[in-house]
Amino acid sequence: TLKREELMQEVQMHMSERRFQHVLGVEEMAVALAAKYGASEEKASIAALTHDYAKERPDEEFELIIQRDGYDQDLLNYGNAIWHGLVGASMVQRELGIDDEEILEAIRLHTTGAAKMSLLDKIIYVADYIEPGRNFPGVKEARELALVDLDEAVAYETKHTLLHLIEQEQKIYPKTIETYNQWVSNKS
Ligand code: DGI
Ligand code: FE
Ligand code: FE
Ligand code: FE
Repeated sequence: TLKREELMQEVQMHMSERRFQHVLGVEEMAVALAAKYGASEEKASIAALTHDYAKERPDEEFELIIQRDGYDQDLLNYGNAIWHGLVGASMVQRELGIDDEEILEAIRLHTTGAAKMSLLDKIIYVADYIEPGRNFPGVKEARELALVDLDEAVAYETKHTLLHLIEQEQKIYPKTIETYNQWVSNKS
């Protein structure tokens, strides 16, 4: 398996410098959250470095894999935003040789979240949202929550992502709704 330096190089080759800086920010945040909440810092690092590995792949490549590899064909009604993690994890596995199922699942879920999320899933989902390079209304609150209660940070991110998507009249992937129902609406 690739060492961190090799993995970084491989990831960097597949994306713009700007996106690579985002990835490094997510890694920094994910390792810090892993230390705080008692997850594997190594897995957090690998998952963070690879979470957007497939983000700059052409749509045609995703469409081919979705049709060929037994994915739910409803995925074809969405686009790169939904595909790059969910389907991109298979490219990470095949091309980077990462077979750790916990890491692959964190990559798959990093955009939409899920009703059931492991500690690593939550860390990558939240780190992606609050990495130091992010700058949007509400990111400060999200950062503060992440230091206090990871589940609250998941809920905050889910609610605000959904509000943003609806404001933009974007199509909502059903898993995003499931995440909302579990982590936001179901909170007691
Ligand atoms: O890849 P990043 O930009 O670092 O972040 P991301 O993978 O968390 O999100 C990518 C985009 O996907 C972001 O603009 C929000 C959007 N997104 C999240 N859930 C949904 C969604 N887009 C659609 N259309 N539907 C969703 O349910
Ligand atoms: Fe992403
Ligand atoms: Fe995200
Ligand atoms: Fe990202």
